[in-house]
Formats: sequence, structure tokens, C-alpha cells
Amino acid sequence: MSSSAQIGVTGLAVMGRNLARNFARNGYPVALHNRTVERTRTLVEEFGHEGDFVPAETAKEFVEALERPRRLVIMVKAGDPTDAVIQEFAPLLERGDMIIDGGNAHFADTRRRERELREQGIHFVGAGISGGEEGALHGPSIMPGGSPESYESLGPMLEKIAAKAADGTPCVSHVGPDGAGHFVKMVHNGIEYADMQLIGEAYQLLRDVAGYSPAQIAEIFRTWNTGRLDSYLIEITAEVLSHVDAATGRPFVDIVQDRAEQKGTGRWTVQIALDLGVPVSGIAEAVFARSLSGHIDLRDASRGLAGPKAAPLGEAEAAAFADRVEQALYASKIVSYTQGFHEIAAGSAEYGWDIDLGAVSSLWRGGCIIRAAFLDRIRAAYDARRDLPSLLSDDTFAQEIAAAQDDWREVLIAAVRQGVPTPGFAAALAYYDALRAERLPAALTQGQRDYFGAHTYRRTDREGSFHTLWGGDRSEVSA
Ligand code: NBP
Repeated sequence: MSSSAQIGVTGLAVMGRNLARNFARNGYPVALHNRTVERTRTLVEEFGHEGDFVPAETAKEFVEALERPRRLVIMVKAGDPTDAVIQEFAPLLERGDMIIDGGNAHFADTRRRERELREQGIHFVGAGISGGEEGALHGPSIMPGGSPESYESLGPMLEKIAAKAADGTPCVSHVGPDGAGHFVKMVHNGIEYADMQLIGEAYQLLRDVAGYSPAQIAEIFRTWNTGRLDSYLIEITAEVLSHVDAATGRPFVDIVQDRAEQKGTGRWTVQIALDLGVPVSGIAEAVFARSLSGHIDLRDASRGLAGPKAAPLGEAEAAAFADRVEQALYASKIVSYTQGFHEIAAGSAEYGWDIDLGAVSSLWRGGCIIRAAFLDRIRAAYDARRDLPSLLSDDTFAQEIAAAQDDWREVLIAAVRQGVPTPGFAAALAYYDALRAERLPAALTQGQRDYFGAHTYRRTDREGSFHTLWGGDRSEVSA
């Protein structure tokens, strides 16, 4: 077999197959491999005409088909299958070759794999890929980690197959060393959870407080999609809400069971945020909201609990309320992204990745699920000040929230009055109010901790740690 392929893909289920086709359609000869050979054969039979494919049935044939340094993309199920594939291929590779893992790996696994392979002189690139099967075929958002050297070799190819933002920039760039790419992909998914939860809350408010039908709400979302909320998720929300079930003639949204599912990455975002001490309360509420929706027995047992008796708004008030919901949604979205970028900054500091947050926002402008016009503004905020402490410190965002906050609060008041659960909106506002507060009750918490556990506290007026003798004469001692 000739060493003719510029890149190889092993793992040819939906994602790998489409990614391989994407490389081939862009003029790169692609070696193909899959554990079950049938998938390789089917791909060549169905799409062989799309480009230059080099099918291989064994690992050895596959590796031999690749030009050097070899670029080998793994698109298999994350976890043990990825380790199994690495163990199969690594002994066949040479120093300078590259293994690119495009699966949804946990960044800690990517760090481990990168370290182990580096010892053998092999570059391991953990690349977060977002956009599902359509993205893989037509242009995903790609978040590669690994060594800068590997990006020099891979970058031009990835830039060719990646989605392009509206200004033509490819949605790919080197995120940072070892697990940085998969970390950023993980936070992307956490933000995606939060975006979806906030949209869900907006829908529920428009339905239960304003009294709109799903079709009317679809129109409202279509209007919002022409403004600052312009995004893929708002666009598809309108499509889903306007869809009518053919079997029953009812709105599609009413015939779908209200139990949301989740994969690992949203949960990981929250778990890692807890480890890093980053308050991603909006993302956490989104994960918990999906979890709550799935506790059917608990929900069945609780349906009869008392709720408020408020009536929906009248027609005249409903339109004004919809405008307020738009403000609340936008302000809450700014907070979700603020929290997500805080987590990336914290991960970057913890692991020494030096991630450019503005560049990350650019990566998400096309191809991925959270693509949105809004990301250009985040880019502008970080371009204006690379060490921005938080998106809320950016003048433009701060001014927008200032303009939105009265409506944001009114929407939450209405939600509470009507008994509509809005954990995402509420968490976002609480985060905002907590950050801008002059004083937090953490002072009281410290007093309690000192009382029951002699945990000590710091004073506002002097340096040092102190303890009050609560069980004695309540005098203060230096600790
Ligand atoms: P799956 O996650 O369903 O994995 C199926 C592939 O893994 C098949 O090629 C299968 O080979 C291979 N595989 C398994 Br399972 N165990 C293996 C083993 N021990 N050794 C070798 N190969 C093994 O595929 P997918 O949905 O295309 O996703 C691929 C990756 O991309 C995953 O990590 C996923 O999380 C990630 N991702 C998916 C999406 C999406 O929208 N689906 C989006 C972004 C990222 P076989 O054919 O022989 O069974």
C-alpha cells in the first residue's frame, strides 16, 4: 500500500465518517479504518466518489497508508474505547507522528494520554469538535489542544474543514497545550446547557404567564432571532415550537415527554467548576433542571402541592411582558457566558494553558451549537482588554445589563407570583446581585464557623486571623 493519505480517520460511525468525508471533499486523501470493517466498506461504496479515500482493513495497513509525519484521527466512543485504540496504534507509530482524538474525552484523560504519548515522541492532540454529524460534514467548530508544533502541521487542514464565521474566519485555532481543547469543549457544552435552559424558561413564561400558544411563541422567537439574541439555538427553538404533530394535530412540544436527557459534558463542567472553586450557578441549575425533569416518581408524588392562584396576563399586558422576557433572557445569557469564561480562565491558570478567551469566543461563532452573533461582542470585549476580570466588567455588557435589569427583576417577580420555575434566570440575577453587592452575608457565615468550629476570621480593619472566645468572655484573640 502506498503512503499516500495526508490524514487518516479510525472510527467511522456518524461523526468519523462525516469528518473523513469533509477532509476528502476538501481535497485531502484520507485513509479509512474501523474496528468493524463493514463500516469502512460502506463508506467507500456510498461516498467513494466524493474524494480520494484509502480504505484499510487492519491497523498496520492503515498506518502504512499515511504519509509522514502521520496524522491519525480517532473518532470512537469516549473512554475505554479511545484507550484501546491508542494502545492498538501507538506501537505502530514513529516519533513525530500525531494522534488526534476528536471524541468527547474528559480533559483529564486527554492530559494523561498526552503525557504518556509524549514519552514515546508522539504528539497527542485532544480536539473538541462541536456541531454534531452535520457539523462534522459541512464544517464543525474545532478546539484543538496539544503541542503548538502539532498545530503547525495540522492547523491548515483543520482550518480548511472547519466552519467559517460570517467574516470568513475558520472556527478553529490552537487553544493551548495538552487537555486545553477538551476543557474548552466541555465548557462549551456547559454553556449550551445553560443557553437551552434559559430559552426553555423564556418559553414557559411566555406560555404560562403571558398565555401565548406555541405557534405564537415561535413567532416571538423568530423576531428575537433578528436582534441581539440571533443564534442557532433561538432559530431552532422557533422551528421546534411551530412544528405540529402529524398524528394528533397538536403542537409537537405538547406531545413530547418532558424529561430531558444529558450526556456527561454538562455535568463535568459543574464538577470541574466545583473543584476549581468557580461559581457556575447558571450552568449548574441547567444540569439540575434536566435531572429534576427525569425524576418522574418524585414529580408524580408532588403534583398536588399548593401553588399560587394568579391568573395569566391579559392580551394588552402580554406583549410588554414578552419584551421584558427578552431582556431577562439576554441578561441571563450574559451571566452564563461570564461564568463559563470564568471557568476557562480558572482552568487555564490551574493547568498553565494561557488560553486566549477572545480567541475561544471566535471559535464558537460558527459550526457549533452555541453559535451566535453575541460571540462577536465577547470577542470585542476581550480584544479591548485581554485581562478582563469578567464579562460583566466590560462597559458594553455592563450598560446592557443596566438597561435590562428592571425588566429582568419584573420577570422574576411575575415568575414567582405565578409559580413558574425559573432557576436559570434566578441564578443569573442572584450571581449578578452577589457580585455587585457591597457586603455579602459571608461575614455572618465566617462568624458562625468561628463560633462552632474555631475556624477563625479576618477583620475588615486589621491584618491577621482572629478567633472570638465564644464559650468564655467573648474576647478576641489572634489566631
Ligand atoms: P460512537 O460514540 O457511537 O462510537 C462508535 C464508534 O466507536 C464505532 O466506530 C465503533 O466501532 C468504535 N468503537 C467502540 Br464503540 N469501541 C471500540 C473499541 N474498543 N475499539 C475500536 N473501536 C471502537 O460514535 P459517534 O457518535 O460517531 O461519536 C464519535 C466520537 O465523537 C465520540 O467520542 C462522541 O462523543 C464524539 N462526538 C459526537 C457527536 C455527535 O453528535 N454524535 C458530537 C461531537 C462529538 P464499531 O463500528 O466496530 O462498533
